[in-house]
Amino acid sequence: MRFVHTADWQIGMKAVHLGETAETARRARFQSARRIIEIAKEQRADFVLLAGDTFEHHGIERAKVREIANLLATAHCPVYIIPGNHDPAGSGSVWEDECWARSVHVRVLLAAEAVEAPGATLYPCPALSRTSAADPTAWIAGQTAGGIRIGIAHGSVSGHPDMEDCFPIPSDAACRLGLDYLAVGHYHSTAFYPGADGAARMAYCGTHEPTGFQERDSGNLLVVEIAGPGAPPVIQKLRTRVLDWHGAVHPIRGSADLAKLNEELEAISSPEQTLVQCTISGTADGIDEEAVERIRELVESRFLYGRFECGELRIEGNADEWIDALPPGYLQETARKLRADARAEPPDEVAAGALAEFRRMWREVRA
Ligand SMILES: [Mn+2]
Repeated sequence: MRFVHTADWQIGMKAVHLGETAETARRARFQSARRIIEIAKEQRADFVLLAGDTFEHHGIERAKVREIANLLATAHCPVYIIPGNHDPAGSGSVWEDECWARSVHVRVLLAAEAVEAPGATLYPCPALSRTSAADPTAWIAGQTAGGIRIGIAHGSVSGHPDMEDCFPIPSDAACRLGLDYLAVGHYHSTAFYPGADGAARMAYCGTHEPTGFQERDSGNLLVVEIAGPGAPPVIQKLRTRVLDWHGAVHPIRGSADLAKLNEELEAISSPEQTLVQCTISGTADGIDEEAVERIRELVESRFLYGRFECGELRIEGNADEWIDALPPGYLQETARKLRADARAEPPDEVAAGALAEFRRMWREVRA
């Protein structure tokens, strides 16, 4: 028996921080959703589990809700969905739309009660509110049906450093509840929770399409194969993302680090499908500000989206070489005087500003 585990599609996410790229990022969430339906077919999955937060919020246009319902209805197998903390069940929710009743394939599981799926019994743990301090999987404890037992839940794993408690689930819930697998949504990176025997019976698949630069491993789905009750799940992680998000802080100590960063940025193979947030920091010795500017230009021009931050970088050492390279005479003397005033105690801010401006103009003239 084999199924696809996905979650956190967050359809309707605004992504306003991406400016003009936001629309592309929103469209990508639909494109990768379509990929999931294709992968489910290629993998001959018996069913698909969508473990919550299909939608970012209930205010999403109904046309988009129907677009997703129609897409899910094209799956070759049943699709089981639970509401998450972003799209909890209840009055006024997206789940009240009539589109969900149109397909026999697509089932929104709104109640905590066992459901028979092809080859397995499902134990859904739907979110009925935006947050809760209660373990949503607790009700499964009294359920004794045989066969392959699969839980589907949405919430934080208790004690995870990156997550605030929201429908907290113990990290050993699958073993404790006698489940062959517990499919969890909410955390946006793929993460496995192996039990004492080393088998991962509980996992976050992660969001199908990245939602932020800090995500460690997002944009995947899991294909889970279980040979029989008690058999360890065999899990494949497959890429679903359309866009790659690279976000990192790079400590820079000298020009070699800058050259290495430059190489890394040049090596990214699909820049038109890549979002980059590049921050450089640290104290660097003897680097040329122009090398920093070249990296900025690369980040800002090469990628679908590029944001460069260097405000945290301190340049020391021979950064004043440009002054020694000025034509001797009043230009060089003026620059030296400005530099001395800028470094006086207290520093002369006007002189510092004038020196920076002088340097910028000199660079332009020389270019
Ligand atoms: Mn969530």
